Amino acid sequence: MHLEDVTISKAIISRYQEELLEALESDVAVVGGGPAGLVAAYYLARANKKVVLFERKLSVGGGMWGGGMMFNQIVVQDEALPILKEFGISYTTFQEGYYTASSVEAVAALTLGAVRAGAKIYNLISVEDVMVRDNRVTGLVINWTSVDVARLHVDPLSVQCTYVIDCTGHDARVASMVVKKLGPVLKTKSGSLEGEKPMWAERGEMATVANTGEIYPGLFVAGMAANAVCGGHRMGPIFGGMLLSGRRAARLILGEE
Ligand code: 48F
Repeated sequence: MHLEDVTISKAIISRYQEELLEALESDVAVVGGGPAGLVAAYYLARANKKVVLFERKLSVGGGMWGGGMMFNQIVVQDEALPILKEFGISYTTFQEGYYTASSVEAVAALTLGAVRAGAKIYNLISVEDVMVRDNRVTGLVINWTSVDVARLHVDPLSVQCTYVIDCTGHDARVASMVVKKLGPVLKTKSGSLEGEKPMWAERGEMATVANTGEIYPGLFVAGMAANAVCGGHRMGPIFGGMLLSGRRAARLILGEE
């Protein structure tokens, strides 16, 4: 078969344009494609919500790929096993209550699960600001990550959504933007970001799930960002809390909790 190079280009540009137009209005915009974001996107899309996920890097998966110190295994505890099973991720019992899984398989399965459930993933796009109307987050301001990296002076575009979930990990980027633009308005002790506490897996894991929730009207926080916002401990390469937090954010938005 004869192949036209320019037809390949036309196919990519026109299909991507359609996909990007779809992103302009959604029920839920997830910021960050780490484990918490992918799981939240999956459960929301499975419940027929229109979900878009923006990831600033080339690949989704966030901090999961590297396991602990680049040993590409993750640890998951009892409470999160149902989520591993839901995504068909194989695991091995290390000792009672401690299970290991391949971080590569885990990222691949979470990503495929979210996409097959209907979530649209947009990689290489950074969220750089929020839209706020009548004291509620109503959308996001996005730009190509390459524009940000190259420090180019290029104006961004805006997308509208009913809910935003900040799943940007340790930096809690969306929550930080809200504080920077509006002052200490978050539902935290100080109204600002409380900041992450030192490593303590047991406490950090529980806190990630407990801290998952709406921190400003229209803005939810999940995963490590929840602890950065609410002052929880970090926990390193145990990932059950991230999975449970993503599911909890979805359930809260769906009114199931
Ligand atoms: O950091 P990340 O994996 O967050 P998470 O889902 O999981 C945390 C764990 O990986 C680990 C841990 C577990 O014990 O502590 O750190 O809470 O994924 C966050 C994703 O958000 C992207 C970033 O590239 C990463 O893939 N991200 C960050 N800022 C932006 C963003 C932004 N402004 N716009 C879009 N994506």
